[in-house]
This record gives sequence, C-alpha cells and structure tokens, in this order.
Amino acid sequence: MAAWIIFVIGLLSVWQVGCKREEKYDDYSLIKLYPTNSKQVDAIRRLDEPEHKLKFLKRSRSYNDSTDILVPPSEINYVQDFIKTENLEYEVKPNYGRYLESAERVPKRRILRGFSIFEYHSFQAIQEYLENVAKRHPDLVTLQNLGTSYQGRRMKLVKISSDPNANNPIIFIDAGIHAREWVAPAMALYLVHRLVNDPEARQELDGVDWYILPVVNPDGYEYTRTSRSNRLWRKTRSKNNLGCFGVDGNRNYGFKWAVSGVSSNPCDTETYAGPKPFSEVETVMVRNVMMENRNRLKLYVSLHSYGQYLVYPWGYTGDFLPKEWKKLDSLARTVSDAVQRAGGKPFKVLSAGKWYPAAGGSDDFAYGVIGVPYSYTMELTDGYEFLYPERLLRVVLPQFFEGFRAFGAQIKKEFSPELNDHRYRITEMDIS
Ligand code: 0X9
Ligand code: ZN
Repeated sequence: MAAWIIFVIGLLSVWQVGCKREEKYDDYSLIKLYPTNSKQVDAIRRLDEPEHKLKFLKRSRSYNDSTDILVPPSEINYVQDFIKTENLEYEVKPNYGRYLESAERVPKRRILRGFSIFEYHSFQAIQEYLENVAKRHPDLVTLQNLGTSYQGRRMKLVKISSDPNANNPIIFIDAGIHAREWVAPAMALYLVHRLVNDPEARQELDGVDWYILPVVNPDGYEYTRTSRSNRLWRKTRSKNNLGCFGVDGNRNYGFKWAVSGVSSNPCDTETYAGPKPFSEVETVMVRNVMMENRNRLKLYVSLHSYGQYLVYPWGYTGDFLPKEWKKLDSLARTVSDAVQRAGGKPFKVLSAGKWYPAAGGSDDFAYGVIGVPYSYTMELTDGYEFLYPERLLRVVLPQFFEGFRAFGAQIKKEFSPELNDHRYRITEMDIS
C-alpha cells in the first residue's frame, strides 16, 4: 500500500513537472511594452528575471520597438503595477492561446494540391520537396546527408552550384534552429525555389555556391506542429537527466560559450545553453558544414524570427565590436535597402550584443572560430510574433529574396575567382 502511495505521488509530481511546461497559454496575455527613455529600458531589463515567470518573446533594442512578453494570470497584477509605476506605453492581447491554433498545421487540405512554396509544411513534406528538386535539377542541386537529429530525422544540406569544381565562394544559410520560428524555414525553402527555378536568379549562381539547411531543429519544429500547447516551443528535444527537454541551439555553439544571456537550468524553456558546447547533434552538424568548407565560406546567415533585425557579431557582448565591424554593418545596410526597395520593411542593423548580449550563437561561432568574413542573424518579419500568417508569405518572401540577391552580389564582387580572374586578365592586358 505504502509503495503504491509513493508510486502515485511520484507519478503526480512527474505529471506536474510535465504539465507546468505544457502551458496552453489560453489565459495568458501578450503585453507589448514600448519604452521611450533609458530609465524605462533599464526597468524592463530588470523584469527579465526568472522569478517573474514571464515569457519574453522579443526584446527591444531601445526605443521605437516593443519588448513582447507573455504574462500568466498569476503575474498580470504585478505587470500592470509595473507599467503604471514606470509610466510605460503598452498594448495588450488577452487570451493569447487562441491565436496558437493554426489551420496551417493541418495537412489534410493540402494533400491533393501538391506543394506550395508559400505555405508552412511538415518536415517530411519539406524533405520530399527537396528530393524532388534535386531529382529535377541534377545539374544544379545535390543533397548531402548530414546525419540524423536527436529523434532520428534525416538532415540534408542542399548544395546549389552551377559549377561545383570552380572553387567558388560559398554562402551558407541555415534556418529553424528555433522550433517556433516557422517563417525562417519557409524563407530558406523559398531561396532554394528561386535559385533553382527562376532563370533571372541564375545570375546569383554564377561564381557563388549556395548551401542551404532549411530546418536545423526538425524535432522541435515537428513538436510545434503537434498541438496548441507546443506551438511556442523553442529548443531542441533532447532529454536531460532532470527529465526536462531541450537545449537552446543558439546558445550551444562553442565560442565564448555561456558567458552571457543564457540559462544554466535544463528545465528553462528558453535559453538553456546545454551541459557543454555542442551537446546537441544538430549544432554539431552545422559546425561540421562550416568546418568542412571553412576556406570557401564567405557568408553565413542564420534565419530566425521575429522583429526585422539584421545583426552581426559580436553577440556575446555589447561592450565592443569586431575590428571589421564597418564591413559587416555596411553590407547589412545594403541588404536592408534592397529589401526596402522591393516594398519590404527595412531591418534594424546593429551588432547582436548591442541588441541584447547572448553567447553561444552560431553567428559568433562562424565569425570568431571559422573565420567567415560576413556572418549574420536575420530576424524575419515584424508583427504577428511567431505566428506569421501563411497568407502573407507570398508578399514578404520575394521581398527578402532581394536582400539575398544583394548578399550574393557582394560575395561575388569580393571573392568570386571567375570575376577576379577576369579582372586579372584585364590588368595584364592593360600592362602589355
Ligand atoms: O536570441 C537569439 O538566439 C536570437 N533571437 S531570437 O528571437 N530568434 O531567439 C538572436 C541571436 C543573435 N546572435 C547572438 N546573440 N549571438
Ligand atoms: Zn530564433
């Protein structure tokens, strides 16, 4: 009997731990805070402590941008008092959970229609799409098996090159390290689609190879598709010895690991850095791609959402910038201008650490360890938080594509052997 009681109590506590992490968010409120002075910015930073049980969806740089927090009913009075005391401008969306039910997850209606590039897809559908693209364009596309995710999903790197033996500079783009940021994999797939199918975009391929990994965290991605309560999951799905799940992949890279902006609590749902650098098989795969191609890798972009930021190293500190920061900054502004010219919103351009310091990001690793000269994190879209509506994808993805054209043009100009040979020939002729 006593054993039974202990067993039941044990079960209940495991259930409780599990349940606490499976919030439905039904009665949560999304509160957007708009600081207008530095005192308010500092006050908001102090709110960002675990004891307040607030879920920070987005942090703001300073003014003219919101800090978005999900507030459970138990904390709502506290936050309201805080807003009053600090005299903050704010907006509230009550019952946030109802926004999390998305028809976009339901595969039924799409089975007969085939694959649209302007929709969100299951990981399996994405893989099938990539296989098809590779089959249809064997001259241009190869898929490299990278290994399997923690739960056994096969990860494939899409290599797009019109001349794989030309020793071209490589642009490497990944997406979806954060499970809930669905618009990022959608953009990565759109890039594949345009580079392969659009005859005009073929220009972007001459002299540059594009390597794209559309879903870095497929286990987390699939988890966000399974239920409303999981839609805001961010981390991987590896299990740790406390019975909690996941590591923040973008705190798990081995450069200045865990020195800032991380949690050391494995049960923290947001920024747990992992037990050690590269504890996650998924980040190891990205690292391997970088290491294997380190000599040719000239641009790395990690796609995330949301907030319309384009940030560059350092991410681990806001106290100083890399020596070459002006190059990073100026290319980011060129990209932002190109997106704006295409009708999109400009990006907020700055170093990641000046936005908010957070160590162990892939951008810092690419820049600081691999030596990739241009390295960025791109936070796609603004508005709708992580729930960017599918119906707007056909508007924004082509706008972002223009930004990638600008990236491509710069990499070609600076590093393409074809172009440089050509320049060399001209100089030779000039001399003779
Ligand atoms: O915090 C992150 O990992 C990124 N923002 S997100 O809202 N998508 O989670 C920004 C990462 C910027 N880079 C570094 N801090 N290294
Ligand atoms: Zn992210």
